[in-house]
Amino acid sequence: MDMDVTLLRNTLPEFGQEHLLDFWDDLSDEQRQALYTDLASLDLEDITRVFQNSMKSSENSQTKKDDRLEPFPEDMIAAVACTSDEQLDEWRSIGLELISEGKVAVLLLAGGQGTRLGVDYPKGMYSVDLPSGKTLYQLQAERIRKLEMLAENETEKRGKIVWYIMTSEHTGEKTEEFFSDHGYFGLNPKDVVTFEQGMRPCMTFDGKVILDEKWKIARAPDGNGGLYQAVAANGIVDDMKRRGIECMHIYCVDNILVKMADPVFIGYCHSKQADCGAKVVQKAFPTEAVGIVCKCDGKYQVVEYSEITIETAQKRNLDGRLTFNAGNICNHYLTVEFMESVIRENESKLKYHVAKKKIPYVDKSGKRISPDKPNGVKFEKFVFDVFEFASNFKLFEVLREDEFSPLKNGITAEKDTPTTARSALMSLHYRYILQAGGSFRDSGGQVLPLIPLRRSNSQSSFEVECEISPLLSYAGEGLAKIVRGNWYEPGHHFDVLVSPVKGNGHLPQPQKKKRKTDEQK
Ligand code: UD2
Repeated sequence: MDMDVTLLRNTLPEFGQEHLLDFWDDLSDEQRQALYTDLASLDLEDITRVFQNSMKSSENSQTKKDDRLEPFPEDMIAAVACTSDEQLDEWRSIGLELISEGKVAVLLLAGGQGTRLGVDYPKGMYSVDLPSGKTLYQLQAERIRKLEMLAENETEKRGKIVWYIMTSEHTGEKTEEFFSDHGYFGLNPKDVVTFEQGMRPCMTFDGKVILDEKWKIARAPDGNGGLYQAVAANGIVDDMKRRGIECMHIYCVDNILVKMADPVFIGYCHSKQADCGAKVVQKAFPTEAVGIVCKCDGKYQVVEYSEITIETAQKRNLDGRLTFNAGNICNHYLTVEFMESVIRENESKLKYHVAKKKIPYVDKSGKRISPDKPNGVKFEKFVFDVFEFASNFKLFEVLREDEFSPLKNGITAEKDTPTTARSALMSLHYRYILQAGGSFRDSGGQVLPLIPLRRSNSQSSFEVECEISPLLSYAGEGLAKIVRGNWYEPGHHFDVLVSPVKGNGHLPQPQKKKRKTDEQK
């Protein structure tokens, strides 16, 4: 690229960004070229406008929203716990039918930097140390494969679930390499479509673009709501239409229990003719730091806990349930038609949210500093900010212990850690075994408890290690014929239902099936 540095020197001061050339004289030719390309790609008007507008609306959001809130209308929510098995089965069949017709895609949001977890690779590559050693990506790939098989068994038609994965500059290359190194975990590479989201410059609190290096601007992904721009830029809707896809399940990478393309959820949304839907869980307690789905100023929105007072958070209905109870778990349903209309008509209306962060920077003397407190802001759009544009929006309330255990933090944190994610998966799988008529017993024949016990003198916090390969069962189905009446004894590494890390999984063999003793009869 030809460099017109004089033009830059004239333009940058108009927007208060002349400091970006402070180190120009110190740079090598290569570094100058890199910085020039970086600066020339900046839309200075846009970043100035976004900075001013988002800082203003961030200040406004310090004002509590209590008076503007209404709970989500009851008749637009279906709760799994209050729905008959027949109804759930009906929705499941509808979902499986759509899957077998190839009309359902899954779309993974995997562009986040995973800073809280503290790893320098994409979160999906993380292994929470299950007996199988499977990573989040592998678990998800296997759930897709199993669901395609289940749909085929039910309908005798084989449909593909195409997996769209949104990555970012931080996660793109490593994710693609990981899938390729692992043979796409048995999926057809043509049905795993990765695309990258955009990045935005990070700025100081007074609106100066931050230099990450003397020759490079600090940039961060533009939030999971950057999805809509990225989908448009990469022709993803056209790809979906070409493949005959009609709806998608959008989800985030870190929930170890995620039910990809959950046929019950898909069937529910489809049968209600929803154009957009979201799974929620009941809030665990009033001050739990999750966004709640509700109406604000008459529009469907996710409102952060910090945006309401404690009195509103604690408000209860006559039945004792919290009035604002619908906790967002980042599991969304969108029709392709709705996605297309968002991109066409509403994407530009989505506002940027401001996140105060510690952003490494080059100081006046040219030294690179890693700050220990927030020194600047990142700008992010949120995936759920499109709810307000839906003409028929529905909620589906699921059980937290069945569907939600996110991996957000490192091992030493108190919640949402690798240990809690592992524990949640194992307890769920143990529950599947119990429901299917099997059990885990100690050497004296006593049934081991479902709730994992913490061992006082051991790293491991489980009495029972129970992992079921997704290739064996997607959500507990099909296990009865294998485990009914069987007892399993937990050994030191009890992994009776573990499938190999690679390959198709295998039917588990009970470690030991005991005859009932006279005493137990
Ligand atoms: C998200 C939800 C929150 C709640 C919670 C449950 C949003 C904005 N917030 O909060 O309401 O449901 O999850 O676990 O959805 N990501 C990108 N690009 C980005 C930033 C994030 O793809 O620029 C992905 C990220 O890889 C992850 C997902 O979005 O899969 C959620 O991101 P997060 O972990 O930063 O969101 P969190 O926990 O603040």
